[in-house]
Amino acid sequence: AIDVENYHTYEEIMAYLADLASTNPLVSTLVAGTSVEGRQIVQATISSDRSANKPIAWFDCNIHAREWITAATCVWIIDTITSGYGTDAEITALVDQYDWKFVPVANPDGYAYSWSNDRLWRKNRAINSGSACVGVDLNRNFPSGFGGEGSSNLPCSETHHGVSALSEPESQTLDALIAADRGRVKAAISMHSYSQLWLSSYSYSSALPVEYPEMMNAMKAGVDALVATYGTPYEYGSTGTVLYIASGTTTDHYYENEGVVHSYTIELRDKGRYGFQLPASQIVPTATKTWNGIKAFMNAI
Ligand code: 0X9
Ligand code: ZN
Repeated sequence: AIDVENYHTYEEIMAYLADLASTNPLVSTLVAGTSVEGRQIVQATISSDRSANKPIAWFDCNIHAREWITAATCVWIIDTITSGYGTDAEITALVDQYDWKFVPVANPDGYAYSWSNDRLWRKNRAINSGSACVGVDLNRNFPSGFGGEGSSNLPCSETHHGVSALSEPESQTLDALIAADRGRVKAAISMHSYSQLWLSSYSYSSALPVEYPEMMNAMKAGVDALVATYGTPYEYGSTGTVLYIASGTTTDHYYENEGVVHSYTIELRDKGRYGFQLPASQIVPTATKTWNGIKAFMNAI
């Protein structure tokens, strides 16, 4: 068990997932890859019947190191689903309908570094050849629009895209995981903070996907339920129109190269008062309303 109302280190989260996998028959874990510094990148699957090859609700969390609320929210959701299955009718139905897959810490080195050295670290911990500056922005390292607007070839930039698309082991791992489930991923959600937004493709341009009306309906269902929980305002729409252009992101990759129509980025609390350093007292309310939004969204698509 884990106290979901607190932030936890990489090691604590991994220990929680391992414990859950060994004690709860719904849960299995997969070491999907290894980070630059050798940490395991773990995916947890919640399934009531692995042989059924159900459609999948797929999540990556904490690809940006300092966005601690994203791992905390994914852990809270895992805890809520596993303890609600068999007693909560809506959760039971959603687990019977979908397999749920989570990478709670997609950037383990950056996350560990944000605990040990620099709370506001964003990138991974790759050495950039010819530079003293460390790190690649993993959410600029994917193939869709790689190297374009809203990313930088400068190693010292916070949005440094790396030497080539999928140059980083952490992005390779997410790419391999989503590709392994090609054709089964009904929804792919990348958890980020902060800004209180539910974002779709495209991110690398202001163009709109052909399925945009359908995506807007799905986002509206999620955001309406999320906002109804505590009245926290959220906006939704394509990244390029609602936020800014960002090239090489997970969400565009899952949409454009993996065929996941319902591919989104959710920017969790807050709107800047605490920013990335959201107090632990806001973990449970943030996760609760996000989960209400995700349930409504999954029931709408
Ligand atoms: O810039 C980013 O990577 C994300 N914002 S953050 O403050 N968490 O860094 C936004 C990415 C949005 N991307 C897609 N929806 N594809
Ligand atoms: Zn982010």
